Parts: sequence; C-alpha cells; structure tokens
Amino acid sequence: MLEKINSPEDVKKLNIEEKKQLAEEIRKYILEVVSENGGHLASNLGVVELTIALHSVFNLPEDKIVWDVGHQTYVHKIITGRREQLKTLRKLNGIAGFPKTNESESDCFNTGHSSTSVSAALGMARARDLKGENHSVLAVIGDGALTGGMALEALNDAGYSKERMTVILNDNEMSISKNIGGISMLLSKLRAKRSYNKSSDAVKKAILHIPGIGKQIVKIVQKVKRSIKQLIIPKMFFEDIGFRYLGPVDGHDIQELERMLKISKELDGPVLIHILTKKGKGYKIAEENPDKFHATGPFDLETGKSKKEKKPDYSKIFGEKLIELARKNDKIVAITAAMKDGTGLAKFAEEFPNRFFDIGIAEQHAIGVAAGMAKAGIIPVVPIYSSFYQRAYDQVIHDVALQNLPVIMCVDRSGIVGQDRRNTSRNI
Ligand SMILES: Cc1ncc(C[n+]2csc(CCOP(=O)(O)OP(=O)(O)O)c2C)c(N)n1
Repeated sequence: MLEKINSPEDVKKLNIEEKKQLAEEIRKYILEVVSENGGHLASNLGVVELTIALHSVFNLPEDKIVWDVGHQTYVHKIITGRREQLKTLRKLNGIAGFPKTNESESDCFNTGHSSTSVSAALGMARARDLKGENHSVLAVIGDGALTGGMALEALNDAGYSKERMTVILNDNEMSISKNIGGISMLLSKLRAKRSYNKSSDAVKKAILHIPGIGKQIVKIVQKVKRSIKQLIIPKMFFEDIGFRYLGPVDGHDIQELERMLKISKELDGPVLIHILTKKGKGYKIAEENPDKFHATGPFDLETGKSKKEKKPDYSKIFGEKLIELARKNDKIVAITAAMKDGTGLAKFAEEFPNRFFDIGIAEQHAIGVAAGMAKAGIIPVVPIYSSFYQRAYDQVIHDVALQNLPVIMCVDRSGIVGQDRRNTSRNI
C-alpha cells in the first residue's frame, strides 16, 4: 500500500482498515531506513497514527501544521511526497531530518530547537485572521517540549487571546529520557482521568443490566461520580488558562483521533487535544529503550545493537572526569536541560542522585538556577549542546557574567554535527 501513497490525497481515499495497514507499512519502512542510515526513531514510530489522522482531516499546504522540534516528521514527509527521498536521510545532500520550508510546501515552518511550535502557530493564526482567511492552524508538541518556557509563554498568550487554533499535546511520558517536573506531574493526573472514565463506563454498563432498578441506580451513581470526579481530577489547568481541553485520547486509534480533530476544527478559540502515545510503538526493542532509540546510528534490526563500534567520545570522557572531580569535592553538582545521556551525565546521575538536576528542556532556566547555586557557594557544572546554548545567552551574560559568578559552563557538540542537520543554515 505504501508504494501507492504519493500525496495526502492518497491517504484520504483509504478506509480505516487500509489506514491501519498503511500505519504498519510506514513503521516497517521507517525501521528499514533508520536502521540503515541512523536517525530519530522512537518519536517517529509514536506518531504514525497521529500523522495519518492529521492528513486525513486537514488539507496541506492550505492548513498549517507546526511540528515542535521537528524530529518526528518522517511520517509526514513520507505522506507528503518524500517517501523515496527518505532513503537519503543523514547522507550528503540528503533529505533533512527536520521540517524545511525549502524542501516542501507542506512544511510550513522550520523547527529544530524545542518549544517553538505554539508561538509560531499562534502567529500564523493571528495573521490568518488579520488577512481574513479561514484555514486551520495546528501545533504538535510533545510533553517534553512543553517543559520549555517558550511553550508556556505561548500557551499563556494563546489562551487569553482566544485565537482559533489547535495544540496537539503528544504525551508519551518521555522527553529523551523520562520526562520529569511539575508539568509532567500535571499530565499524569490528566492521564488518570482516562482510566477513571474507562472504569466508570464499565461499571455503568454492568449496573444497567440489573433488571428494573438499573437506570435509577445509574442516575444516583452519576451524581455521586460527578462529585468524586471533582476530588480525583485536578482543576483543569488548560481550561483555566483559556483552552478547550479534549482528551486524553488514545494516540494510536486513528478513528478516535480523526473524530477529535474534526471536533477541534469546528470549535472557535484555542483547543488542546491531549493524546497518549507510546514512544517506539511497534518495535519492541525501542518501546523498551525509548531513550536509546530517540536518535540512533545504524543498528541491527534483529538485535537492536549498534552497527558501529562506539568509541569513547568527548561527552563520555567529560562525564567520567566530572565524576572523578565530584568524588573529591562535594560542592560539585551537575545540571542538565533534559539531556542527561547526550551530555554524558547518566553515570553521574546514578552515583550522585542528590547532586544531579534535570530541569526540563529549559536551558535559560538551567543557567538561572546555576547562577543562584553559585551565588550560594555550590559549584554548578552545566553541559549544554552548543546549538541549544543560544537559548541561554541572556542568562549567561545577565545572571552569571555580570555578577562574576563561578558557574562552569561546558559546551557540548561545539563543532559541526554533520548528519543531524537541524539548524536553518543548509549544511549544519
Ligand atoms: C532547546 C532544545 N534543547 C534540547 C533539545 C534536544 N531534544 C530534542 S528532542 C528532545 C525531547 C523532546 O521530547 P518531547 O517533546 O516529549 O518529544 P518526543 O521525542 O517524546 O516525541 C530534546 C530534549 C532541543 N531540540 N531543543
């Protein structure tokens, strides 16, 4: 079936069973390409059904979808006429691993750095209204990216301004490693709502079968249920800041996703659809190790083992040296902006759990916190990829340098990372 998919129109023609089969074929194809070339695997396997549903309900390029980070757009690229090009992923002059406006008119906005999608989508929705146009605008953002300050600033603005737009929150409980923090706690409470609704539906069905009094009991139970629900389910954060909240929805159920997307299309004002997905879905080895398969080099499909022997790299050597220093000096702490593995801090986190802080995808906050700790006599070490350090330039200058504070800033990947072209300049 995949061979016949050359544009979103071809997806729209399929019935639900065919779409399910297409989902399986897309997974198989992505696995073939990524195991051969390397690339972002687990996040793409997690959004197959979502992407099929989006292209079934919306019409690109007229409608706009902004993908946060953009590492999960392989499925979108396959559906929007770039199936064969995907085979050139991570090759010289090959297809980009992220959305690129100069690659396809279906990519409406370049992304790479996290947490930008809601701002961009809100901007596009505002422009649409100013120009008297009528298309839909969506942002697809992960629960990890939602920990970034820019995303929260955007929700704040969007909820208040009542612009017609849809935010799809793709909640797989993972950033690159396990997502942590207050937002992640909030989402787990909202997820509980799904199991609560499911179990109460089952109870309702059972009671209705009691002859004679079934309906009456259900009515009483529903009244009690509403008051219990108020206690169990937290006040809806998203509703309180101005969004219509839909969900949580099973993010692997194409029909249910399409239903929700169609509802959101009809609603005025900002809507947030909370979908639950599994990172690595359909490939057991990635489901069990979503962090390892977030981004990977070429690997063996049967065993999941890397095809290239991994030599010690700068991040690993940095991590080992930091442990050595930390053993001698208990003032040393490590801070990461959701990049524990990438920056070589995983072993440090194991050995010094109380001196390790994953503060979410929030580089600016990482430096702010480090400045506070340094002021109070602690020695914070903050490794961040060079590209993402851009986020924290103001804090580096304003909070650290101008106060002459001893924060140890380490710049990881401070060279050309050829294969993983994320920046907007063509060859980086
Ligand atoms: C500013 C910034 N910091 C760090 C990263 C590295 N990074 C890429 S994806 C990712 C996790 C994203 O998690 P989530 O948004 O939940 O998406 P998922 O991969 O789980 O679908 C991180 C930390 C980034 N892209 N941008």
